[in-house]
Amino acid sequence: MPWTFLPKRPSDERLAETTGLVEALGCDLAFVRSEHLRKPNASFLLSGGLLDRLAEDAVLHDVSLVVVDGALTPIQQRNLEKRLGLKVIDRTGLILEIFGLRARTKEGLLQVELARLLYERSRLVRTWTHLERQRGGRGFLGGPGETQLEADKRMIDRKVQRLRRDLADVERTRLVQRAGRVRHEVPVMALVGYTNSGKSTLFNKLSGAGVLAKDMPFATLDPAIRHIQLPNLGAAVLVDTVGFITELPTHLIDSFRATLEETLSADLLIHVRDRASAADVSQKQDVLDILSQLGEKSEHPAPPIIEAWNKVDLLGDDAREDLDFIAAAQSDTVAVPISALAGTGIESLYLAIEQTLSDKQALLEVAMTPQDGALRAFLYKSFHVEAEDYLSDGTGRLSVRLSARELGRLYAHFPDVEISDETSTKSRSQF
Ligand SMILES: Nc1nc2c(ncn2[C@@H]2O[C@H](COP(=O)(O)OP(=O)(O)OP(=O)(O)O)[C@@H](O)[C@H]2O)c(=O)[nH]1
Ligand SMILES: [Mg+2]
Repeated sequence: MPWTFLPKRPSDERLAETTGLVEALGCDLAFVRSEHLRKPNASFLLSGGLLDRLAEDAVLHDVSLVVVDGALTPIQQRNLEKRLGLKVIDRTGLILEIFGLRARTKEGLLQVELARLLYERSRLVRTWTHLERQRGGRGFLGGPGETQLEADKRMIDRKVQRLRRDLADVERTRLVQRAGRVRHEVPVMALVGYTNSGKSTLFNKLSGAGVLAKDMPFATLDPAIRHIQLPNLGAAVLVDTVGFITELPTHLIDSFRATLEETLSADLLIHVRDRASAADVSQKQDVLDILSQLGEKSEHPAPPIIEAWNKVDLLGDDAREDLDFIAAAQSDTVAVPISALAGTGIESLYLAIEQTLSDKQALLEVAMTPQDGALRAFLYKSFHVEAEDYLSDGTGRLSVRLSARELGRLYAHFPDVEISDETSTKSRSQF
């Protein structure tokens, strides 16, 4: 039965999203309220009348949990809990809690546990003298009877170390499995997008699988993988992934990095967007931001992205026509309007997928000088190098098979690279 605070004046979408998050916890929502704070109180966040009113309303509505849809300092959280006599959590705590409820696989459970420990550790630092309650079990919502434990940083660190080790073990197995797929040279496609955009619905549509698709944030936590058949290219692998959200806690990104980065090693990303949502454009930006945040530390060059503009069945005829028109006119990104639910646009989506995947490769020669060690390493790591020849002065050529898309990737990393094929020197603009 939460009450909600937002840092800025919230949009209806944000309020609806927060309501959804709270309901995803299995709580009944007593009331949602946005308060305008001219100056957040350092000890309580709220002060004076606002705090009194919250305390009164909490009693009136028989509230047992207060959710602040923003960030609370550990001190604010503790003081609010004392003043209200209630459990108080902030947005990060809420999302961590939902992840905790959703995790099913061993890896998922370990990742959530790690995220929670990192979160608690970050809060311990600032409240060194006022150690927070140690929260036991899987949930944050232990209730008033939870044990008061003397938790210290070192203990958390030890746990974190152990979790990271366990996680590394699980990840090794997964990487071995992935290597198996790569050896078979089956293209891998991953569905990415904002939470609730329809990734799992599309996953089921394309693969005939029956994974959980529900009107609820973070319905999917552990990635699902299926073999599918593309109409012309044949076998491929499709991966369903955890959804993204505004202000996704950094500890979660850290903990889920291995899973998320594996997504980035796909041959193609299908970015599923809920085009019927008024928040679609900002959601798209959130997704791209998180992807680029992950990409910075990833060793894989970023895969190409196509966009599936989902839920067009919810739009009126005019809006749908407009979307079709805009999608067709897009030059930078391939976009296909679809309804994963009704199954419309799926053929066009297959077409776009196959076109992007089947960019033909050409045998190209890359000029090398003795200073080009990084370039050479990149080429060997990322592509198929067929031959390497050097002259006595240390200059030479590497023969490598590249599609136009891969060439673009190469130029993105090494803008000054010199490339030629047998007949002509290709410049970047030809692609
Ligand atoms: N009207 C309509 N609803 C859709 C469509 N695609 C998905 N939905 C609904 O949107 C809700 C979320 O769908 P999911 O497939 O679970 O979304 P998701 O992106 O996997 O969400 P998370 O796993 O929670 O991140 C469900 O209620 C779906 O039925 C569509 O094309 N049209
Ligand atoms: Mg899902």
